[in-house]
Amino acid sequence: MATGYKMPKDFLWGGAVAAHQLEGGWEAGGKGVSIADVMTAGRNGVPRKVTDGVKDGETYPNHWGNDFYHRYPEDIKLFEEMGFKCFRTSIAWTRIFPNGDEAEPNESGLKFYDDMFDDLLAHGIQPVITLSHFEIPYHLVKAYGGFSNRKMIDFFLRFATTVFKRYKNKVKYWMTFNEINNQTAWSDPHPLLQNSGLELGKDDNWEQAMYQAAHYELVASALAVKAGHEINPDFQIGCMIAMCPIYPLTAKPQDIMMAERAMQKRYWFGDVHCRGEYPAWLPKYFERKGFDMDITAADLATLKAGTVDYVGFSYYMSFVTKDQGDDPEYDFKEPDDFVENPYVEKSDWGWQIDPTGLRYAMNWMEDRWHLPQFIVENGFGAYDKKQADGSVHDDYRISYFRDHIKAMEEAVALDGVNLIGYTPWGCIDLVSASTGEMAKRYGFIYVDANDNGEGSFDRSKKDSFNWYKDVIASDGEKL
Ligand code: P53
Repeated sequence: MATGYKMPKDFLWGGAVAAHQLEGGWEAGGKGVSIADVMTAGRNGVPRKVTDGVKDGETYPNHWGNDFYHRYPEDIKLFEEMGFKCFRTSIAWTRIFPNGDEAEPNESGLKFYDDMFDDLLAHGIQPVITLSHFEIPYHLVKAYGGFSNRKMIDFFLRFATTVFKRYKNKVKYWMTFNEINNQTAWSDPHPLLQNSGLELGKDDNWEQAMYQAAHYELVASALAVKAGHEINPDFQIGCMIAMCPIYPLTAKPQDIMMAERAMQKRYWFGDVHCRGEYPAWLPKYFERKGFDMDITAADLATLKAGTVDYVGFSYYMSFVTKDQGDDPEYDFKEPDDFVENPYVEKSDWGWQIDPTGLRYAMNWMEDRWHLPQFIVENGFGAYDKKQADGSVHDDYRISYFRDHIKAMEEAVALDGVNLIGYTPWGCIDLVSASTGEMAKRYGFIYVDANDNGEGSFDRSKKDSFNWYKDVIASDGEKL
């Protein structure tokens, strides 16, 4: 299909991953234990368990990932063959500060990323780096309570400035906290741990704990943005928002108000990152809920001084909500207040497929935040069937990408959104963040490994590999 749209020559086509989901080598080079290392394998519909430290007899898929730690030169050659201009990954915090509270970094961890970034650059691919992508040092959870503790701001800042200085001539694009707003679903322990390193008890106020942790993260992010710009004024430092727009089910005015509140509750994180201020409704909400928040005047000044350069975001799906009755506060609660969208299809994991939602979201963010955007995740998790020759006929994935890239191009060409780049998620098969499965595959590159880490780990090209290569070669014109 020819769209008639072309992205500019300097557009950052690429792919995205996170260290803990593909590197493996969980103890290599002095790496410490991260929260991902104590999460067991779940399945579609079966949540992952979090164990109290690494236990014998449990299966921890992030311990091996797809073995990128040992195989990255081969993978980078494949990325180059597809025409990648950039590669988004994270720096595993525990390779640099194994426990998180050391005074000095671990040289062997720093060297791993030096070598990998050099290899990328030698192949014409620039690294795009997330600082905290669901891989907080486990020691910081146990000894400090994760981001319930203000001290975490200093630990994060030490990590951020260490890698900013070390890679200041190799990395230009950075993001602070991956999908910081997943914890909007605060009644689920999974995002609270992944985003904030929180392990709460039944007597804790989970919702308040989420807002407090997010506040410390936003302050830490603002301080990192400021420090980064001092280290290299050319740095572009963004936030990273999980963008799933929430629609009203009907035109009933109360449904509209509920959807408005749902968007406020899911995207205030972006308001603070981009505008440096809390939105008006939120202090009112804290007051009404009786949340006694530790938000100082100095924090508010910090937030104002450390606004981000661009909006990095993931886009997989949209959600729908409706008015739940006679509630003047419209206390939307995620995920309880979601309802199904009768107009869209779903993936095997129940993720609603909605390409128009991507264009809608890009317009909504442009109007709200007026910043350049970077789609740093988008993709389709599916069961793939490998043929005897290693190929995979993933026409369903191609179709998902075709529709989403078209919507993205419309947002740029017709609506004027300033978009820096596009990095599809899991460009090479890796461990799923929510389920711990290998079987939920996203890649253009197939990895021969199953959920238990059995297999050759050999790489092979899916049909989508050549399709995406043509997309990039034609600047997005040939879909
Ligand atoms: P998996 C929830 C909703 C949207 C995106 O997800 C999410 C999540 C949390 O799982 O996560 C992002 O692997 C995340 C990646 C993750 C990817 O989306 O659960 O940034 O780490 O792997 C896909 O299918």
